[in-house]
Amino acid sequence: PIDLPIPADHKLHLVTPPPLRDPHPGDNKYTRGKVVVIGGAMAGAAHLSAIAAMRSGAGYVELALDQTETATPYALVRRLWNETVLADARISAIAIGPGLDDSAESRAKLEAVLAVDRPAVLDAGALALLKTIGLDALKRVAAPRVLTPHEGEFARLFGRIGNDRLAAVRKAAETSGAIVLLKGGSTVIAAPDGRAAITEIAPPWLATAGTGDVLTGIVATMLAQMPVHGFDAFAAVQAAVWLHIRAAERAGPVLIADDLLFALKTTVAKA
Ligand code: NPW
Ligand code: AMP
Ligand code: MG
Repeated sequence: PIDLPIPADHKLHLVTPPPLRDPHPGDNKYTRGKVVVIGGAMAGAAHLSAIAAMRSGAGYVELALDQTETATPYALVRRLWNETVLADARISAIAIGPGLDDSAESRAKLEAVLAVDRPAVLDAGALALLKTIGLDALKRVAAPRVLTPHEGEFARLFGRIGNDRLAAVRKAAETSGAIVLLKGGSTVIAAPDGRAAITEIAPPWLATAGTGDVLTGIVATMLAQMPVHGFDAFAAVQAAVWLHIRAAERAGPVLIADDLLFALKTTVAKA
């Protein structure tokens, strides 16, 4: 377990090593979770999320983009975005936001995701669009929604953070009905039911472009695998944060986001 001083006035569930079940002989790629990552203008960001989802152990990852790419012999399934991407009943979780701009097309993608009763993680561009659509849209279906803002994205969506980071995130989770993961050197996760976790052990060399996009992919896979590991969405998000931090430690200093993708390979297996 990660050993952290717990503020006396807060009851916190710490971010602990996740109880991940190894694949067993009865598994197939769908029982290990199908993740759909929906990208947009900046395809690189969604690509990072999608590979991170694969490296976190998802059985099947589909990346829906605006343009078809030259086919490469790679496990990642790339498709041209259209709403039928979301029609597959085998989808276990959806990630949207990394690389998404604020165009009408992007908004339509997010609206389509918010109508699907499957766990979803919203990051980056999806958080900006959510401000326009309204937080109530997170409650359209019963499946859990996870928001992963950095401080700038959080402030725009929920207002100033203030001195009490934990209280701000708890309030945001309660208001939105979503699990909120506020990123940064002090990472706080809060669920609408009041549960919260905090960790301050993330290596600062995570502060580099693209690492947030990787986290989004890991969160998507942990959400997709909730039935596999027998945990709920709050535990899934903690598991993702733990894997992200451990991968960063394994990747070592002066890491770039791509290094996390490789480090995940051993991190997930040894979790
Ligand atoms: P300011 O300067 O405070 O007014 P980002 P990004 C603020 C994708 N990526 N605390 C800051 O505003 C992402 O997925 C693509 C407080 C900033 O200008 C996104 O879709 C990659 N404020 C898109 O690019 C790899 C903070 O927020 C504004 C803050 C934009 O991402 C890289 C916008 O936010 C990248 O992930 C903080 N900690 N951080 C690719 N390979 O294609 C930022 N702000 O997050 O700065 O904009 O990183 O360019
Ligand atoms: P993003 O802002 O979306 O690019 O995501 C950045 C990632 O790096 C998140 O996972 C943050 O929690 C992490 N991060 C940013 N700054 C720090 C820091 N000073 N120490 C540890 N982790 C950080
Ligand atoms: Mg980001």
